[in-house]
Amino acid sequence: MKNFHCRSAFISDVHLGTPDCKAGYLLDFLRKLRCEKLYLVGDIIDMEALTRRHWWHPEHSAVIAEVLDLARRGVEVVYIPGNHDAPLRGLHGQCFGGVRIELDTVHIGADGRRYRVSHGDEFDPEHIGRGWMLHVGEAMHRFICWGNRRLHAVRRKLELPYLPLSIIVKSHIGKALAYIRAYEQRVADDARERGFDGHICGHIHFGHVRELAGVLYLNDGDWVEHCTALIEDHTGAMELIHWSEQATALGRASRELVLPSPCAALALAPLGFRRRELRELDRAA
Ligand SMILES: [Mn+2]
Repeated sequence: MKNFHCRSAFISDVHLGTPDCKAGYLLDFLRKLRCEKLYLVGDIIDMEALTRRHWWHPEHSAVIAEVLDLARRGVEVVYIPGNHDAPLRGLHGQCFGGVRIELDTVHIGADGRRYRVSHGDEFDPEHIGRGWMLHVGEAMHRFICWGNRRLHAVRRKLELPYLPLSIIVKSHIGKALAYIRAYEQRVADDARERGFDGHICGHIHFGHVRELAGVLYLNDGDWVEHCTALIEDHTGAMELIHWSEQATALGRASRELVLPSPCAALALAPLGFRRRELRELDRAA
C-alpha cells in the first residue's frame, strides 16, 4: 500500500501494553499516514493493564516512536487521554515532544463543520468506564478477544486477511447492540445541546459513522479488535476505515451524504446469514 494522504486522522483504544493490541497494523498505518493533524482519542497506553501485569512488546515502543516522529515532521498531534490512560489527564495543557495533551478539544473540519472530540467514557452510565465491559460481560469480552486472536492466527496461516470477529459477534448480541445504540444517542444528544455539528469519540470499541437527528456521531473504533481509524479528507468528508492487510472504507459522512457504517462493516464477514442480520440491524437503528 502506498502512502495515505488526508487532512486529519483520529485513532483511539490502542491499548498499548496488552497482548490484544494490533500494534503491527497500527504501525503500518502510521508509517503511511500523511496528514496535518493526528488526534489520539484516548486509551492509547493501557496504564490500568500495566499496573496489573507487566507486559510490553517492542512493536508497542515503535508505535510511540512513530507518533513522536510524526510530531517532529510537523504534524499537529493532540492526545486526549481516556479512562485507561487517565493519569495523563493531570498533564492537560502540557506538551511532550510536540504532542499536546488535552482533556477534550474542538475540531473544525475543512468544510467548516465543528466537532467536539473526547474519549467518550463520560457517556458511560457507570461512569467509571467499565460500564461497557460490565454490560457485555468482561469474561465474554475476554473470550471474544481470545477467539479473535485464535481466528487471526489461523487465517494468517492460510494467508487470509484479518477478519474482526468481534464486530460480527457484537452486532449479533442484542444486548450489546442495544447498549451501543443508547450510548450513541447520549453522545449525539450532548453534541446537539452544545451546538456542535457532531462528536468524535472512541471508548466502546465499535467504530461507527452515523447521523442522529442532524448531528454526526463519529466513533473511530479501536486497534484491539477492529483496527479502524476515522479520517478527514481535504474536502472535510469523514470516513471510517479498516486497516490491516486490506484498507476498507466502512462509512462516510460528507456534507451531502452520510453512508452509515454497520452494513459495510458486516460486509467484511463472509457469513451466509448476513442478509437477515442486516434487517435486524435496520430495526435496531
Ligand atoms: Mn475507554
